[in-house]
Amino acid sequence: MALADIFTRPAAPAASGRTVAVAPTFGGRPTVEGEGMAALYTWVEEIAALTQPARIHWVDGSRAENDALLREQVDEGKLIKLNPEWRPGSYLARSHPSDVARTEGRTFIASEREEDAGPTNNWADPAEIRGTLRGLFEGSMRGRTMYVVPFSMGAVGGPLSHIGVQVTDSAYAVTSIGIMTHVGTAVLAQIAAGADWVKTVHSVGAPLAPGEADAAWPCNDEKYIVHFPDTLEVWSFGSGYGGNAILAKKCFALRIASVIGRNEGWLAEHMLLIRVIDPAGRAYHVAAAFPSACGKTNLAMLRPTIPGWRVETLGDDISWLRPGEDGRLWAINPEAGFFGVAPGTGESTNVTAVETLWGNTIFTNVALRPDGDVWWEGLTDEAPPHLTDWEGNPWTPDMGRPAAHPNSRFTVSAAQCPQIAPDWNAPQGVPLDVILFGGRRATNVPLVVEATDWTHGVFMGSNISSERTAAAEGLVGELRRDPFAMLPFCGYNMADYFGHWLKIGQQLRFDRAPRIFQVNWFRKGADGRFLWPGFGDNSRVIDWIIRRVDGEVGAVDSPIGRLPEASDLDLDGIDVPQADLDELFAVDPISWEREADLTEEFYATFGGRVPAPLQSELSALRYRLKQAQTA
Ligand code: OXD
Ligand code: MN
Repeated sequence: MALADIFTRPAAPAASGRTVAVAPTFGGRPTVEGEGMAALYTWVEEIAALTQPARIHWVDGSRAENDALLREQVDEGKLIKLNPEWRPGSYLARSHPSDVARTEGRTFIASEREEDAGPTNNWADPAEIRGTLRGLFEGSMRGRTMYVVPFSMGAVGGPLSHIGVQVTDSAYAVTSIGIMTHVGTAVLAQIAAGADWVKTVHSVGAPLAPGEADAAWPCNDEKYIVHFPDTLEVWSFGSGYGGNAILAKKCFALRIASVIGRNEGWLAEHMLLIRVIDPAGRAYHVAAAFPSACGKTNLAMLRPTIPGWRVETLGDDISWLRPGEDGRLWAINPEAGFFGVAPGTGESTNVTAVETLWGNTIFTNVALRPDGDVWWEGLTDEAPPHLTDWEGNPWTPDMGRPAAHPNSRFTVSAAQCPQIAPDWNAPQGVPLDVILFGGRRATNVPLVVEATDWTHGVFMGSNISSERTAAAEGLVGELRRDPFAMLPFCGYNMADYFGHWLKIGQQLRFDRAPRIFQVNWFRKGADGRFLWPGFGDNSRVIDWIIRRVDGEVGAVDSPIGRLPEASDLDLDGIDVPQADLDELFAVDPISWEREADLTEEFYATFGGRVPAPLQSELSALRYRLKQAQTA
């Protein structure tokens, strides 16, 4: 059961009619019985023998258990309870300053063969790294509780869902997983009945000696996030942060799931998922891949500025896509919550997210207001005069440094989103009409370009590049290639993954496959200004895309794909000067030749493994660019 359900479930009335707390009885070995439990018990015992925790707690996903875990973290100084008057049921965690983002440099794919990890992943020899991990995990949970968390990605028992178990010594991770996935005994029933499950092991790597005081955010300077795609396992050591600790998310739902998807014929993607409803009430489903911190949550919660259009949110970060028997591509959001970037989320940019965060939210590394509420850059136009910053220090606006960490986060149940689709958790998912690829590009990439067919769309996806953000360690602003926004998340050789995309296309009926577009909300003019207003006005681009899908508008061919006729873009009510529009759609063949060179260089890193149809797309692009220069 997701905590979403728990939050909305009324407490049982006592005989007297008053609401009473039920005595907590959680934590013990589950009573679920079935053949499959033996393997789970054996595995848990093995991990416990290695990590030597003081106690084992089987997580049942109940509200009473969640409340107790939160209370305990407050008592231990690991969470700050926010003022319930402003932010009921909500907490602030402050991480160690060295543990603030996913650590891609410490993330490994330990496939049997190095070539199966490919040049975009850090490969580790499985036998060797198992030895290293054994050394690190040995006794790593001493003095701590080891939690066993059974979870489902997607509705429990759904045809596109998959289950896993995370063992962790972090109560913060347990309460976060409770929001982000479907946790509880119903999952154990599946395991008992013999369902396959993914094994994930997490330790903050900070054993406690008897009587030793705990840190507010225990972690270890040495970090390892290791994936074993051949045995479907994840081992994460040393970090308590987000994607490093909530293993169901990036580790399982993307890296391991991409491998399961390759084996079973589906795709695990770094994509938001929305339903767009036009003024006539027709619904369209759109999935969009953008690199981390490029506005997926904002688009997932879009409030269109064009009259009559509506967006329902289905997911903000991950989609699993599977060809259906009807020749369409069906999608689910396997998560149950949002782990969103706080800075930049405000009334003017994403009012839906602000409303979603009214309560029952765990914030990490945002600033604290004197009245016990939270704040981050962009929540309001003006900063409050006095705050406590994300590191716990007094802060005033004149200090010239942000009060919230740029990668500070909120963790909140999807069910709290005021525009969540009523069927967001439907086991069968939704049929896709459109796939968008995008990045943060100040130059070259137009506001929107349509792919000519599936293969061209896959070529576009393989070429996404974006300016680096704070979601992962590294130099912010630097341009990096991020194919399909999956660079840090593909669990196998990326060239094979491109081939898998092509194969999936062959399983779709050509007239029912989603149409593919590339978008870029971030293009800047020569003066450094954003050329497009973005946010709610991105609905204008989606409106054009949907009218293209319905065959209601034409398009203009360009060397890189199809562009809108200027008159087809609905610009009623906004003021985008013609000169800016020209710049937004400009395709400069010379700079695109440079892009083609970069693609060639990138493809070459795979040593001939990139599928031939994509090499042909590159040649065709070069040909069209040459023609454009001689025309
Ligand atoms: C995320 C990320 O946390 O992509 O979603 O970094
Ligand atoms: Mn993401």
